[in-house]
Amino acid sequence: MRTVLLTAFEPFDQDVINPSWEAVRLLDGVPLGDEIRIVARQLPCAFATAGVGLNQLLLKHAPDLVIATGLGPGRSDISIERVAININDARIADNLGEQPIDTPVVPDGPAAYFSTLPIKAMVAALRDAGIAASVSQTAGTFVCNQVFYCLQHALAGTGVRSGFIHVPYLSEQLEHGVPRLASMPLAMLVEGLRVAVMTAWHTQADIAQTGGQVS
Ligand code: PCA
Repeated sequence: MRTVLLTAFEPFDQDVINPSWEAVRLLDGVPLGDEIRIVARQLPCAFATAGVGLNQLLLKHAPDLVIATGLGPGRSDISIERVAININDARIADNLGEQPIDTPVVPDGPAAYFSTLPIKAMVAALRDAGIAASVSQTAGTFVCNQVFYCLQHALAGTGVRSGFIHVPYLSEQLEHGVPRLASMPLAMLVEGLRVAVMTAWHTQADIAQTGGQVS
């Protein structure tokens, strides 16, 4: 059995749940075929502890593939991120009250890392499954981008592929008065992440096909 590590975040800002964790936790321990087993873990939404927590998970589980996920408030689909950048620029304070402005994720690190996942193939597979998806060209500059950058930095040159997915709000959250923003039902999100993992695992070379948003 090979291990796929999935991470997601605890709630942040005003939210009481984080859709990324609600979906990812349902995949913990799930075998995908005979080959892979998913290990799903939650990361804190704090600059001081998220990267450290991620590195501990990488050491502990020695995964063969890693996909980190987080909520992108207002995202209208499953957004497969293309690039992590070496900057923290927080619009709001994190869960430990820290709000870094224009600091590097890794001092003297490269400006950016690309995802090493087959991002276009993942978008195509999700769309084929009837699930809205697109390639996103920015993961923002908050804790998600920080974790994405730390992940790519840690695994650079190891041959272990990794990347990041932003997910929308859950439709179920709307009942609790969470914003009139785009959302997706939990069951669809879970299935989408399963398709994304399977596609990432089985696709070595990405396809050359448009996968960006229409606008
Ligand atoms: N989303 C935030 C951080 C945690 C999360 O789920 C982000 O996009 O940076």
